[in-house]
Amino acid sequence: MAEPKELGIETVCMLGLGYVGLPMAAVMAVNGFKVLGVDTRPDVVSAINAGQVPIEEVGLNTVVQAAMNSGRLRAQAQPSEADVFIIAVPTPIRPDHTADLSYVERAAKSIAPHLRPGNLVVLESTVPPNTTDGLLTEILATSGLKPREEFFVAHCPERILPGRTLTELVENDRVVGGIDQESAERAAALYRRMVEGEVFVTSAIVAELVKLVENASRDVGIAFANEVARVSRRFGADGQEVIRLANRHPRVRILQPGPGVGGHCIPVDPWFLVEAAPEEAALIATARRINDSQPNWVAARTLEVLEGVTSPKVSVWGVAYKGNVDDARETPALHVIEALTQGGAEVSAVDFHVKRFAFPLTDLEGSVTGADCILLLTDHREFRFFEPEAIGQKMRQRLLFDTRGCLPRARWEQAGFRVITI
Ligand code: SAJ
Repeated sequence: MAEPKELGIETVCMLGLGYVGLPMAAVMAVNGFKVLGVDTRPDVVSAINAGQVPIEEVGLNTVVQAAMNSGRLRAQAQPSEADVFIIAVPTPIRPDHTADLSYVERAAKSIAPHLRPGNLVVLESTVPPNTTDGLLTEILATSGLKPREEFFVAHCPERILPGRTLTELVENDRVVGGIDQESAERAAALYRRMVEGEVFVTSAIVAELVKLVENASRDVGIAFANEVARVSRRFGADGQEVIRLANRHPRVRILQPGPGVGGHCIPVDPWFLVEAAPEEAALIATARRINDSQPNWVAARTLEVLEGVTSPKVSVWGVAYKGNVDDARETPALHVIEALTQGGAEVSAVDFHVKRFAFPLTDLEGSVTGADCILLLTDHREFRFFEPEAIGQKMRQRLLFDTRGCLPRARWEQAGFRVITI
């Protein structure tokens, strides 16, 4: 493997120190690059410089500590000169489902004054088609340097799964698309220095589409699972059992139904395709709508089960968008809670990972005391180990709606619980 010096790349400026940028910055520093991490949030910059990690992620503390101890990672508020600039900033959607590229725009504008001949700029953030060889390259060209001749631009979309970030950062195959061959080759050489997976070279537009299609495919798959759950319910069948048995067919692989799709990627990225190709992306748009309506479906089912109960109280277990992460961005839990509250239920929610949430969180005891129903929305590992009998004694009624099908059903039933799955 080439050393950073042999690549002609010694310093890397990483813009965005969030779920993607911080692990990458730390891994690059550990691999011998001198990394300047840039974040516009002063609290993030000072936390990292003090060796603290503002994100819950397996092993991240250790690698950030190692990077800081190596003296090759430091955080600052503004970019400065470097051999490579990597952009890992959020690309959310607006309420009307159109892409909000303001963070990419701001990052590109902040790089332009520091761009020098021979520099490479890599975009890791997920973006709508033609952003790399469009908006991004155009803003960088305001530096006065010529793209393809004096500076190089590539898109290497991140692929990490939160909860497995450090493993996937290193082991996953990567797709690197350049605005020209030279840009792609330069970026590929950099990534080959860092990752153990294969690095594929292509054009910027293909790399953009690959990323969007990956997440859209997962969204469509989850929408199908949610639809199977709804169809099964119509016939009084357990959707999870239907899926489990269908998956025993050698060529069927249905995903898991749940309370909806959350996180900052899967509920967002497919809209970029719908916005860019509204006529062609009909299935993708439908899947989005199905998954977005799933929290209401779950809330309606919960209220149905509680019909006739005066002042029903629901104990919500888990508000993170998925199990064992502290991330509640775009979480379906918030929509479920809102719909339950609007439907007249009192809700008290508990989550051992999430620290900040739009709805007040309580502890387990406070959440289950006097409750008529436990509504499990997130499959955090801790929930599996609670003692059903002890919990049941604190509740008004022994009802459990396990939307993830993750609790040991027989044990809960033995403790007198009526268990409902999706
Ligand atoms: N979910 C289900 N049923 C399933 C699988 C997931 O309801 O069978 C739900 C989860 O509970 C969660 C949501 O979908 O609310 C998304 O979770 P996820 O684990 O599918 O994905 P993310 O958002 O954590 O990460 C995805 C990954 N993309 C793919 O697997 C194609 C990851 O590799 C990407 O890097 C990441 O998006 C991203 O940043 O784009």
